[in-house]
Amino acid sequence: MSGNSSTIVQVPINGVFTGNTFNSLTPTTGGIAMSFYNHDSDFATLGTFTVGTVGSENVFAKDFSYAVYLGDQTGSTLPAPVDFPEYDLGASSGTIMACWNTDINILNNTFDIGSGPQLPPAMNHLERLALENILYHLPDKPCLGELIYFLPVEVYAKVFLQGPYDSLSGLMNDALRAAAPTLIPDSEPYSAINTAFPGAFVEVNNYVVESVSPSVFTVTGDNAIVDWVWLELRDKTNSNTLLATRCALVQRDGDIVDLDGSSAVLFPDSYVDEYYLMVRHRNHLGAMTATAIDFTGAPFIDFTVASQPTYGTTPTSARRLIKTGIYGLWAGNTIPKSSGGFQILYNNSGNDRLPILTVVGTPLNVVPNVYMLEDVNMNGEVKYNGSGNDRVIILGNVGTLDPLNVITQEPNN
Ligand SMILES: [Ca+2]
Ligand SMILES: [Ca+2]
Ligand SMILES: [Ca+2]
Repeated sequence: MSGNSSTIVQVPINGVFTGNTFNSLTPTTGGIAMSFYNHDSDFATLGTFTVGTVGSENVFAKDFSYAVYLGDQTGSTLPAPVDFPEYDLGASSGTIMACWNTDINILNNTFDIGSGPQLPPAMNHLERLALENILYHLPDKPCLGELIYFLPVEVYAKVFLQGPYDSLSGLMNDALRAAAPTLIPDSEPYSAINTAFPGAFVEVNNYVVESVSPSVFTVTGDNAIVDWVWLELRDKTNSNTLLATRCALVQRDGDIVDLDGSSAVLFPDSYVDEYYLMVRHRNHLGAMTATAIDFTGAPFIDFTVASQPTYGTTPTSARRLIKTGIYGLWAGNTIPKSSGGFQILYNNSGNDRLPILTVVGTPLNVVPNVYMLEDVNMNGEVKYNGSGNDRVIILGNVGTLDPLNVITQEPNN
């Protein structure tokens, strides 16, 4: 099937490669186990290529230069040298090459990247980096197809924070962002909070450098950024076990977004599976889905409505009713973690009210232009008394009838 026989009826080219064992030249490193080249590119039609299936995986031994290689040579194979040696046979043997732009799924194969044969989903972050080193595909050349060996979790979720929520507009205030200069830090604030309050925000399996371009904070309107939030993926068989964390951003309309300010949040080192999703905030109590969610296909998870039940005594008890039918995270956790864990207290040891008083010094003082845990309503100022003060939200949450009440995060870990 070549260009000089174009009158021949061409059919899509398909291929199935399963159950093979590819032995490298161990102990000599080198060689390519499997490669795909698009030659006779003028008329060829590439169909479906199956490389490994469940139960009939290919086995790629260690020490290959490339386990799977997608060819990126373009144009004439003449003169030599060429990627495709069979066409280096002289003037009459030439053909026209194009990049192999068809994706190939290689999930169902084992690769030995130094610790024995492993399926890609079983690999940790470092092992996947080693696997990436022996693949030649999309990240290397934009014209190429992708070797799909890892389907990361994408979180497409929505949450409201009680503190900045405005029930009239149905949006959160973005005063921290709108301040000039903006009060929201370019880099995630949670590492520093965890230093100040050990165990409050512990990073797990997170290799993402979480800082943003300042331009992210120039967006206004419904999609303006309110603050940084914290996401956790927890083990479907034990919701106390954190498998991965990410810092992300939340927009005024509640959308939780990645570092570009608009995309769903990627967990680049977590394989799609079922996980409990927990969303937390630096001075609010977190909430977690009541059940593990299947992240295949990036489902939308809406923490603002009762129809998305959360883990706890009741399907909504982990959240605060902030408007008819609308839920938000409980505000007022100015001490993110105290002896009782993740709790909001108005009185007694470790209470969340006293830090507000400490910041203002005297009760009628106001401290403006700050990004602080004590700014419960997140308007950029810490205030203890008077209209719009930060203390009264805590009192309202524990209940004015019983200021000794304690609100405990569900789950409290
Ligand atoms: Ca939005
Ligand atoms: Ca607290
Ligand atoms: Ca405030």
